[in-house]
Amino acid sequence: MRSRLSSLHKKPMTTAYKLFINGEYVEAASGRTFEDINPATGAVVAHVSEADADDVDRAVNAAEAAMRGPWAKLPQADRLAALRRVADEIEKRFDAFVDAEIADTGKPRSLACSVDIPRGAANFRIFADLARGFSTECFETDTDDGAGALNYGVRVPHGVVGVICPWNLPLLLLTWKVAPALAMGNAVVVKPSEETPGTATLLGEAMNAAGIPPGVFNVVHGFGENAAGDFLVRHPRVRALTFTGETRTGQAIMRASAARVKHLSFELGGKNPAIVFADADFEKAVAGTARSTFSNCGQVCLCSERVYVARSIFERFVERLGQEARKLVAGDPYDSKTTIGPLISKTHREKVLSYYELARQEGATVIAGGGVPEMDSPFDTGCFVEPTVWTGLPETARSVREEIFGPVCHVTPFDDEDEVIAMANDTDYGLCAAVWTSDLSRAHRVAKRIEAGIVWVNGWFLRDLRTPFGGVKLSGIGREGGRHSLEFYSEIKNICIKL
Ligand code: NAD
Ligand code: 6OD
Repeated sequence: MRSRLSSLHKKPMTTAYKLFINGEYVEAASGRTFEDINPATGAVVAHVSEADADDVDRAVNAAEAAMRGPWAKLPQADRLAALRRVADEIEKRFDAFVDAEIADTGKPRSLACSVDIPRGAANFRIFADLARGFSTECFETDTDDGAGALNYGVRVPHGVVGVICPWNLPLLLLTWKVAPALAMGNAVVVKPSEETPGTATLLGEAMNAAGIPPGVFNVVHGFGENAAGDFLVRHPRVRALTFTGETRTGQAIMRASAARVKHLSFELGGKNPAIVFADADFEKAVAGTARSTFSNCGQVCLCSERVYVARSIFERFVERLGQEARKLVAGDPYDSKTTIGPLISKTHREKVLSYYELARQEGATVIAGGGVPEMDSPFDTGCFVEPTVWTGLPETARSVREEIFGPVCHVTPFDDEDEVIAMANDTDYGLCAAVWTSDLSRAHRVAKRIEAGIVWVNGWFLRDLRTPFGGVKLSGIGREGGRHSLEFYSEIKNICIKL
């Protein structure tokens, strides 16, 4: 990997991020704040108000009042028009959103501009469109008197939905949940990751400008356990929770929400396989696997951490993947030549580096990377690691079994289809897989047998927002996307009219 000296990077300017409750930016009642750090440099981006239980209660009260008041009374067409205006307002503030996302994550500007922020706007438009066309079932029922009855479903909002988000794609994942929740008439209280409070805070401004009534969208900043996240999960008037993050956090949320039997949607961790057959377009498979391993510095839940390659092309593939890893350029997010950012935090870097060490102890051959790149100031205090490719580990090695969430994969050779499917499925996770082949029948056969919620053939992270998204096993519960989101963010009520 090459690293680049900064000439372009924006001078850090420390700001203050407040809570957003009932349409206003407010301090936490306790006055407590925590620091938001730029992982590319270690500079303090913002002092962030930290919500305590009273602040979460304030936010839930505001959401409930909005739900019962102006938001509930708005005709659906007006509600959905307001969501489209939110998309417009995000686009009007495009650069501010991009800068906030970069300050919090250090990701390359090219990525924030092409993925994170456009998807933030697109999520509002797609769910406004889909909610308009969403319908329910209706049955004509026979009765003894011959007059019959009519049974039909109506969709009603849950009320207040708690939205708990991770740090890897902050605006994208937050709006992926907020947009359908609002489209179905709920009000939300959002708890962004403590690592990335910026774009969630800015979204309050876009909501106000779009005319979303006060209280419909609220943001409480803070941490997870025994803190804002936990207070939101346990709040008795939060009826549904949507969470994206680590599996063990999902397990804690599930335990905490059992007392009130809350509706849950979980998008959790993964240890996703990529499978490359000998008949695949070789260069496309190399480029696709480099992308699925190293995008966002490997911090996408969909990233491939286990790569299985047909033995006949194994050596050549490993060599090419290693070359692609070494080509990545770390450094100034504002430099168009930068292609990989830092990890999100020092703590996460320690975790990833501990796997770099563990893999060596487990006997890995390091094809590329495996360490920390030399960086120039101010990035020498950032959380960068080298993009890494390993081979030679058994399938039982911890580095091959546990989610690392960094720019790293292990490549294993295989001899036949049954063997590779067994290896791909030998995991507690099941979020997604990528299969590379030019044989259409094989593509379908393999995709069907892989235990995962999503399988891409000859591609990766190709998104159509109408499709179901989610995982099996420890990768999650339920599906979001398209009508699946609209179903999760509402209750169906059957009305039976005796005619
Ligand atoms: P995390 O689980 O540590 O934190 C996610 C959020 O949960 C944060 O806002 C955090 O403050 C909050 N939280 C933590 N403990 C809590 C508790 N006890 N109660 C309530 N809230 C709590 O995850 P992360 O480190 O932010 O994100 C990385 C993880 O997310 C990886 O495991 C990755 O695979 C997963 N992820 C999955 C998907 C998916 O779609 N399946 C998408 C993105 C990330
Ligand atoms: O694209 C999406 O809608 C989505 N939920 C992506 C998740 C990426 C995980 O890091």
